[in-house]
Formats: sequence, C-alpha cells, structure tokens
Amino acid sequence: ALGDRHTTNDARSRRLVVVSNRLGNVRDLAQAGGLTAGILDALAERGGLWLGASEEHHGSAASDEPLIHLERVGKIETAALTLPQQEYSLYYNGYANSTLWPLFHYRLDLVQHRSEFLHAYRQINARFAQALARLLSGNDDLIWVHDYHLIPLAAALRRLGLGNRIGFFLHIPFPPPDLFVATPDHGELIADLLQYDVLGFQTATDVTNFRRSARATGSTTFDAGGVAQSSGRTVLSRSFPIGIDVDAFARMANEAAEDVQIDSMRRQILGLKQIIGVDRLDYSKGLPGRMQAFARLLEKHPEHERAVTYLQIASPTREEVAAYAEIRAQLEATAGSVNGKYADLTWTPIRYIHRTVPRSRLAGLLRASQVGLVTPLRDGMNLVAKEYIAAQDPADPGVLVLSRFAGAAEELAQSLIVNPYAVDEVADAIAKALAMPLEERIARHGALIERIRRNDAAQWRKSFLEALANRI
Ligand code: GDG
Repeated sequence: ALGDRHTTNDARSRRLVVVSNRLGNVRDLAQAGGLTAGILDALAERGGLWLGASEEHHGSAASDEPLIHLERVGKIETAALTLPQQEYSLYYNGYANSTLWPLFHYRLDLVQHRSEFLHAYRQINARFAQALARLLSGNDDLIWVHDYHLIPLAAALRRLGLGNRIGFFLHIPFPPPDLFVATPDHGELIADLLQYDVLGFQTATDVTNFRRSARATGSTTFDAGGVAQSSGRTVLSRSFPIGIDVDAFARMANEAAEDVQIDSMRRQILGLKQIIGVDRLDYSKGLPGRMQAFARLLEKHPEHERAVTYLQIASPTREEVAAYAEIRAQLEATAGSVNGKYADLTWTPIRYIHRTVPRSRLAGLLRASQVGLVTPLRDGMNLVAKEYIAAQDPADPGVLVLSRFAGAAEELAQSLIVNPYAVDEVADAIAKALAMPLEERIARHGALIERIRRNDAAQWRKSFLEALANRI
C-alpha cells in the first residue's frame, strides 16, 4: 500500500467529486439515509467535494454564471448550485420524475413526454457541467455521478473538454429494450450513458437490460467482459449492489429500546404481532396491493383478527407530481376501507402514518415487528429490506416478505419471496411468516445477515471506486 501512494493514479490519492441532484445532510450523519450515508462515508474517508442542487432556487433563468455556495465540514466540501426555479421544476418534477422514473420502473402507462421537460433536463445538466468545470482541480479528479437526474452530465462535461474518469451509478432499475425504446429519446439516452467510463447498476438484470438496449438502439457491441468501445474510450458496465452499514443500523435498532414512544407502543400492542412496511409513498412500492393482501389475510385466516396489527409508514415524496397525489388518494381509500371493515372498539388493523419518522425510531420500529413487508412492483434495490434484516434481534428474529421485483431479491433468497401482483400469494406468505417456528426464523435470518454483510455499503463504494480509478 505504501508503494501505491507514490503512483499518481492511486485511487485514494485522487480527489473524489460526487455529483447528485440533492446534497445529503453533511452535518447530521445519524439522520442520513442509506444512499446519503454511503456517499458521505466515502467522502469522509478520503476527503472530497459533493456538488448538488441547492434547496433554494432563483426566479430567473437569465444568468449564465453558475451560482455556487461552498461549505466545508471536516474533510468534506459541499457545493450547492442555485438553479432557476421553473427550469428546475420541469427537470425534476417533469423529465426526471414524470418521464424517466415511470419508464425505468416499467410503467409506460404513467410516462409523460413533453418537449419542455427534455429541454429543461438538458439545460440543468449543462448548468451542472459548467459548475463542475469550475470546481475541478484537474483531470485527475475522479467524478462519481448519481442517478437518473444526471444521465447527460458526462456528455455535457466532455463537450467542455473534460477528460476525467467519470462514473455513473443508477440507483433505479434499467428497463428491458422493448419498454426502453418506447421513449422517443432512447437513442440520446444511450449515447449519453456511453460518455461515462464506468456504468454501475444494482443487479445483473439491469446490466443485461442496459446492454440489450444499447445493442438495439446504438448498435453498441460489448466484448466478453462486457466492455463497450465508444468514441475511442472503453465503457465498463457492471452491477454494484448497494448495501447498508449493518452494524451501525443494528446498533441504532437496539438502542431505540430506550425511545419512550417505542416503549409505550410496545405496551399498547402487547400480545399482538406487528407487521411493518416503510416506504416513500411511491406508486412503485406496491402499497395499495400490500394493504389488500393484508385484508385478504384477515379474510382467509380469521384467527389473525385482533392478533396482528399492520403499521405502514409512507413518507411524503414528490407531492407536486400528479401520479403521486393519485397513489396517495388510492392508498388512503384502501386503508380506510380495510379499517372500516375489520376494526372494532379496541383494535385498529392498519395504522397508516403519512409523515417522515426519525431514522433511529424507524430502526426501533423495524426491530419491534415480527414481519417486514417489502412488496414493490419494481425497485432498484430496496434498502428497507436490508434494514429490516439488520434491525432484528438475532435470537428472536422477524421474517422478511420480499417482492421478487425488488433488486434485493437477487441477493435475499432466504426471505419469503412473493409476486406482489398475486394478492393471495402475499396473504399466504404473511400467514406463513406469522406462524414460522423460531428455529427456521433463526436459520433464515442468519443466512440473510451474512449476505447483507458481504454486500454492505463499504463494499459497494470500494468496488465502484476501484472500477472508476481503473484498478480492476
Ligand atoms: C432509491 C431506489 C435503492 C423511508 N421512510 C423514511 C425513511 N426512509 C428511508 C429508508 C431507506 C430509504 O429511506 C429508502 O430507500 P429505498 O432503497 O427503500 O428506496 P428509494 O427511496 O426508492 O431509493 C432504491 C435506493 O435508491 C438506493 O440505491 O435501493 O431501489 O428506488 O433508508 O429507511 N427514513 C426516515 N424517515 C422516514 O419516514 N428517516
């Protein structure tokens, strides 16, 4: 390692520059969610810069000079970029979350195509590129770009003449070619992706879907190692399954026993088994179907009436996008009708919370629940699945019911894997989880915890950064 330090392209001696739509909260590491924590740890370890959009926007699109607010916290420098309000909204609520998000989650029925969305998306990416060009200290900086908001960033940087190594990690799924080509912009999106040096995906399925789409739309060819040639550069595409910091989350879950609210909840539900779900209120998470499956459980297995309680935390998200208002109304109608049908004077089957819960309390709630329900219709990875496993008491662990359409299902085979579209199947899996003997729960949990330790957050960033620094 000592010898390494003297070579110029040593991964650790090169400055890391992270770019994502939003900046994580650098000041409050404890509150940082999965993704943010993973990135912050990488920056804290080696020092570096994080560029993201500022929470404050300004009214006019006139100024071409990027407005950047720099701050330093320890070894991490953050750069908050102020962007024009309306352009930002067309980019964020528009192209990112009304075009790409539904498309990449296989929901062609929800995709909206509007030329002003695409235009704003490209403009904002060009602004990010201009800002970044000013902040770079040279072409040795390693640039790590996150997620679907910033697909055109490398192309915009290349246009400004930058030759740095640039990596991209897609946190969400990549759709199969038959769906992908339904967007008129498919050719441009593939060309943009091929301007990166490293393309990271969550699962093998996503890598395959990307390569098939690139072959179909860009006549790109891949060698046996999956490497493509593009404009005289090589492009590596690979899966890097994201993970969590298992020990930190387990500790938080354990310490939450001292949280008075959790303590008083435990007393109120004493004697009941608790089923839990924790999700952003997104249509990709399969929430109405999950509530219907819970209702089906009560219908098919009446012995569970007044013996189980289902807690669903559905944190607010993207509320300016119409599809999100619709899923919320649908979910609230479902929760209301199930409770209306089954509740009695002393028992509420579904407790539905549409608020953001502090992270440490969340960990405690996961630990206090005998069944974890993670049933997305499509999900890049799903960190809640991994958090549920980490939060359990290894001597008396709960059971994870997991959708086969979550990226996490590729790794977490010892959970109860279900098809979220099959309401009866999910209901039966919940019944099986509730009845599972201790021995089987311990065996399954042991295998799962080993798996999430192997692919944890540290491994994720280490392997991506090694690929980015061209060391593998
Ligand atoms: C995207 C991809 C991929 C949720 N509610 C609250 C809260 N959370 C936390 C969870 C978890 C995180 O947010 C959600 O992560 P997920 O992975 O489950 O899902 P997305 O937000 O859709 O994330 C996904 C991920 O990126 C990482 O690559 O796995 O597939 O869609 O950590 O615990 N946290 C707090 N309060 C809440 O109410 N504090």
